[in-house]
Amino acid sequence: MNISKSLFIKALNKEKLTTPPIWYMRQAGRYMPEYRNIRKKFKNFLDMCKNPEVCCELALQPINAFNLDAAILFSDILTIPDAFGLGVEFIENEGPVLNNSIKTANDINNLIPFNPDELNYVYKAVTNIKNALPSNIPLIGFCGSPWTLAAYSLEGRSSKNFDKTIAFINNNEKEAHLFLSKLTDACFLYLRKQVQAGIDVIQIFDSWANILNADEINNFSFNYIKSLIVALKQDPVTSNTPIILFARDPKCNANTLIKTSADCISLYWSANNFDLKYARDKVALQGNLDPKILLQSNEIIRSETKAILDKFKNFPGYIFNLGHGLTPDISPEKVKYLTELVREY
Ligand code: 1CP
Repeated sequence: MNISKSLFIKALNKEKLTTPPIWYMRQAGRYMPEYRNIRKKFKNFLDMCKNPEVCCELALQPINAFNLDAAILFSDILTIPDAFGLGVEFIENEGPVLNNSIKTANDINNLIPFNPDELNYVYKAVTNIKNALPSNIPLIGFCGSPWTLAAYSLEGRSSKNFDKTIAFINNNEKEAHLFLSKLTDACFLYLRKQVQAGIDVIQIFDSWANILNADEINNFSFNYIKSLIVALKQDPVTSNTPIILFARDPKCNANTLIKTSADCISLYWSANNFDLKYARDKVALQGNLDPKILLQSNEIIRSETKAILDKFKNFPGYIFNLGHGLTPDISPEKVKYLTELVREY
């Protein structure tokens, strides 16, 4: 079957469908026993990402378990900071640590140039996954937004408020912008290579959009996402690849997200006042069940899911997903139940 006839691509083209396509952010991960079995063989998570055969197996696990409508590349957004030489390591129960994080404005001026070929292991994983997937299941490639990558690179680790990062961009605005442009160029080259290797759809994760206020968000994040999307839409290799934008709890009005020219907006779980009328025929929408609902009873899962499906019922181009990623405490049984619910609706 031609991929353009798949439910997921039809929805991204803003077609009205009777059953929405379904996939889940972080659909491959620690909540699955099959994943944990493979994960325990690797001390550093990034070593696992550097193994294209293992990435292929991991990307297929949720497809085989839940019969989803799209697969996502198994990798991480921190591959780009790693290729910039920032020394990414995943420490157990602590998350990512960047051993050579950006500390001064000079570190940005002296940054080594990004070489997309450093990430050949990712493109190899893409090719393997594409070859292993049923021909009707599209593969999503991805990158972190320039802002989100800058936040990890400046903070040196994950954080609640990213105080160091916010202080840095306020004290070194010129170099912050230089760094964001370097990251934007890197994201473009990286996604272009992912498309050449076989991905069908792009998702940009602005997972730390929430730490910027309404005045800062365009300046430090969305302007760079916009440039990245313009570059992708202008390049003949990437111009036909639909782009989904996920931003975590952005402190701005929804129209701002649509103005990035993304083809689809992946709504955060708390985005309740999103203007569906304004979005109609401009973008496809994806989302946005609160993943925490999956820790509740089947009755609650049913009523919350029904409320979301009712809301998007007449929206042309709707993809069912969560409003953020699946977490390790969620049971695969609940994921199966949810998927069946949506298909039966
Ligand atoms: O120990 C482990 O098993 C590692 C857990 C894990 C997994 C399964 C990490 C570490 N990354 C991933 C895979 C991953 N990461 C995927 C592919 C799997 C899939 O979706 O099915 C994707 C798309 C990502 C993207 C990613 N990595 C994001 C954006 C999505 C989001 O959740 O907002 C972010 C923020 C990261 C950084 C990251 N990777 C891993 C951790 C623990 C973190 C830090 C999260 C934080 O700062 O709180």
